[in-house]
Amino acid sequence: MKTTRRDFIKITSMGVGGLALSMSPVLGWVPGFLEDDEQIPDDSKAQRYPTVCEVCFWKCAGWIYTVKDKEGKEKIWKIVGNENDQHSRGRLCPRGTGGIGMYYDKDRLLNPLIRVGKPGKQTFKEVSWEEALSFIADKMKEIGNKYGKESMALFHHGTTGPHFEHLFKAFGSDSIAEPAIAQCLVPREVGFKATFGKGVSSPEPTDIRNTRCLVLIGNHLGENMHNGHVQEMSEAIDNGATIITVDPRFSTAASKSKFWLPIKPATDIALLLAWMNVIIKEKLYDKQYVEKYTYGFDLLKSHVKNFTPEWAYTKTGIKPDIIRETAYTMAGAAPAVIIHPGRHTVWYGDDTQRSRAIAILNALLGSYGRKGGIYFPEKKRLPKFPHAEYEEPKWTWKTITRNKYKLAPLGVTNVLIDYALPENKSDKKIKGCFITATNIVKSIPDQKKTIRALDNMELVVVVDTMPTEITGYADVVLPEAVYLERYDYARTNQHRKPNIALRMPAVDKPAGNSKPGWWIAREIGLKLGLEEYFPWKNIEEVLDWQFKKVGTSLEEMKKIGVKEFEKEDYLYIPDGADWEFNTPSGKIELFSNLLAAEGYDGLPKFTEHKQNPQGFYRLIYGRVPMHTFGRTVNNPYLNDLRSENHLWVNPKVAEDWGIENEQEVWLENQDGIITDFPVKVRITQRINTDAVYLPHGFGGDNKKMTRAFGKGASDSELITNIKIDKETGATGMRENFVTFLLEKPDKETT
Ligand SMILES: Nc1nc2c(c(=O)[nH]1)N[C@H]1C(S)=C(S)[C@@H](COP(=O)(O)OP(=O)(O)OC[C@H]3O[C@@H](n4cnc5c(=O)[nH]c(N)nc54)[C@H](O)[C@@H]3O)O[C@H]1N2
Ligand SMILES: Nc1nc2c(c(=O)[nH]1)N[C@H]1C(S)=C(S)[C@@H](COP(=O)(O)OP(=O)(O)OC[C@H]3O[C@@H](n4cnc5c(=O)[nH]c(N)nc54)[C@H](O)[C@@H]3O)O[C@H]1N2
Ligand code: SF4
Ligand SMILES: [Mo]
Repeated sequence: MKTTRRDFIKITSMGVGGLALSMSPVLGWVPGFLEDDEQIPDDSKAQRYPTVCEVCFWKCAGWIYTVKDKEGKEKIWKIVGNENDQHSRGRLCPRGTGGIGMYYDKDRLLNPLIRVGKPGKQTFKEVSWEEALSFIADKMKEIGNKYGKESMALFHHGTTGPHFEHLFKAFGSDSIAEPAIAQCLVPREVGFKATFGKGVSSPEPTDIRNTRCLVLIGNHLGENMHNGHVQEMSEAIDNGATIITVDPRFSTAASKSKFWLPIKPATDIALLLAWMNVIIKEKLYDKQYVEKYTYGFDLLKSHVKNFTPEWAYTKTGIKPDIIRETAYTMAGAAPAVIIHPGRHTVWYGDDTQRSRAIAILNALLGSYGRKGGIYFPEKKRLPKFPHAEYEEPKWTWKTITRNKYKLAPLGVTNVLIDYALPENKSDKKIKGCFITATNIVKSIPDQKKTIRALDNMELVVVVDTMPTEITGYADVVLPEAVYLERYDYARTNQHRKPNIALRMPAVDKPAGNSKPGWWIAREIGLKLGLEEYFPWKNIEEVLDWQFKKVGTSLEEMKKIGVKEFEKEDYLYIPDGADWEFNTPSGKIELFSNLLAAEGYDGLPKFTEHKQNPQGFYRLIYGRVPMHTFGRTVNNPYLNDLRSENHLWVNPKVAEDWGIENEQEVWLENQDGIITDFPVKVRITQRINTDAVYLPHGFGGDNKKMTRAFGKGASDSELITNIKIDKETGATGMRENFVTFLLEKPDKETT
């Protein structure tokens, strides 16, 4: 059956396609300030302001429209995509459109809070900014004096991060990490860097719109609503591209695929090796490309010699003829073929090696640096506003990480957590932290450990917009203005063409007493006596200065939102051109000298992983299209579309247990951990008998999030067995197994 683009969009947004296009009266959507019977305004009466979406990290640029309410006050009405933006291509996904719910959410944090009472119990008093910031600055100085400034750690995510990174470096600490690295994409960054001399970064430079064959290995585009990629994938399908999806679950992408390979979980490296085996043995690789640009082909050839499709079948459950046929399909499309690097690649602890195998396959097919394969992206760098030099800290995240995980390119959250535990005997200790725009009790596995670390700190500052779970562990909570109410540093992410995008406030003043992150960081800096690091009055001054350095201005950016620049480098390798790669050999390394020099495997090896014990099912987690983790679950508009998660269970398993569709169950994992809340079962053939699927982000346990509290179950609670990636320290989270409890367990919930 030929799939049309319309179908794909419809399916990927699960029936909320209309939402992406307009404010949808169908859904009973009215902006927070309009009475039900009021007319929805038209664009000609509206003001518009440029923005960059903060609902996920694809960073689409858009326009916020505001209109005047009955009292003549300007109010936010809608957000749409910016037509000149490569990330959004003029369209936002449902979450982006629903972003205004973050502004109108009545549960928002509106005042600074200081804990009175015990950690873990939410007894806070509202205080002034002056009181909150002085308290923080005093405590930071105290911790700095007692343990060294390095003892203050920063955990961050999103555009708020850079403001606080600057504050921390000015203060004298580089103990900085984010869950979007060691809990997300680091294995593929290192796997690609080792192979091609360059990581992948975001948005991934996969030339999906021009491809003839897209291979998705666990990458669940469709549930994973990375806007530009979802749009390009529907275009590719329209143009007749073949999609191959490798996923134990019949994902949205699988439903759009010519080949769905329902692989036995944790065996992907075997499949990748078998594909290499076929491609090499049958001489299907790009000979000229391999000869000219790669290093280590003979080593690879002998390495994969025995990894036949017949061998891989015994590991993966994928039939040999399917392995061959898909290999032929890829080779037939080459070089316009993409074996997608994936994004959330922390699965089983051999993730850098799996990512390497993916990179090698791209190299064999000659798709790296080729049209329809992986292109060379470019970014526009904005100069840094001049300020005093940072002092060199005595130790940093690197000191405590790279002795063990030699190739970690950025801070590893779990290592910083380890250094905050009471049992840490090292003289290097984490004794206080800032947590900005990240919910580390939900996003770093082994919740109990994270909580023990937080309990052992002398200062925990949480900067957030919502009273999420993490705020419950704070000593001080600082309410940040939502992205629609604030400036941030400009978006400078890579894309086909270098570009910058502006986010500016669409209202005079943020709600309540909330403040933008840049302001909070600067005020704390001033209280710490760090004026020379903040030699500007406000962020507009910084932005205007930066923009002028690249030939525009704040004034112009306010009008256009996005500015593109001419590309300076090639998008693809010109035919037959000489090319130098940033690897030890200067070539694409099929055998990695970088890994081998550090004592890791230079060629990817298959490792056997545990399969599910009797009566237990592998816990597979992922995304739902209309939410981003837990950051949107309380959003009134998005919560309206989906307020809880469902647990996918195979009909055979449901029958064995006597479970009915929509029945509520609790889950218990291999370590006896039971979910706080029950989850409804969705009985479906789309999942195998050895696994269950639970979308991440639900099962919130902060009562102050009135719509999200207790809705569905949280995968985070159940992930207690962690498989650490040797090269990077990333936390593989997919080796956890759960069983069902059909009765309410005897367990106290928070
Ligand atoms: N169990 C499990 N763990 C996971 C994952 C999983 O699927 N399952 N996924 C992993 C992945 S891929 C990633 S990237 C990480 C992400 O993990 P996190 O960084 O923790 O993720 P978010 O949900 O983006 O961050 C949420 C917090 O940011 C707050 N927030 C939202 N907008 C703003 C803002 O503008 N300003 C401020 N100050 N705060 C804001 C929200 O209210 C919320 O408290 O989690 C990883 N951990
Ligand atoms: N709507 C929405 N979109 C998002 C996000 C969101 O929160 N909401 N978050 C964004 C972020 S930060 C990230 S990192 C990305 C993550 O998005 P991806 O990189 O696409 O996600 P993964 O978590 O790696 O993959 C999840 C898929 O892997 C499958 N899977 C599980 N085990 C195995 C296995 O052993 N082998 C194979 N081949 N497949 C397996 C699952 O069934 C599921 O379909 O999504 C991004 N997009
Ligand atoms: S993909 Fe959606 S949520 Fe993510 S930045 Fe774009 S519009 Fe926002
Ligand atoms: Mo992520």
